[in-house]
Amino acid sequence: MTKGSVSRGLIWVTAAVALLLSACGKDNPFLPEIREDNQVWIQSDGFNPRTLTVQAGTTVEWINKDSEVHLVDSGTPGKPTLLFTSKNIKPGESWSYTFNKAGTYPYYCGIHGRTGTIVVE
Ligand SMILES: [Cu+2]
Repeated sequence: MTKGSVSRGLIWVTAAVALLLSACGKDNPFLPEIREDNQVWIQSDGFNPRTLTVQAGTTVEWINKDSEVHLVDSGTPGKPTLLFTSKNIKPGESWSYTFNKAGTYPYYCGIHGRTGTIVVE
């Protein structure tokens, strides 16, 4: 093996490693996005997860991953508690609420009636 072919080989290895590293990056569109611990994703089949447990003082973020507008209203369909209401969360938008007191907080989408629960420990 000549000196030239060794350095050419090194260039290829370096390029391959750089490509692999960039493919592992956060902006890689081929990697599935991972839901964070304090997030609820609003999906076409409802709230994901349906029940989320957090520590007191946590800000929960609802992210609309669906193609329709949704709401996050405290209480249950027909029995709102009026503790919080999100107003319209459009596709791609998010809304947050901070839970400071321990308890079980049911909520629902005022448009579609789908339900979820936040358990605060
Ligand atoms: Cu909805």
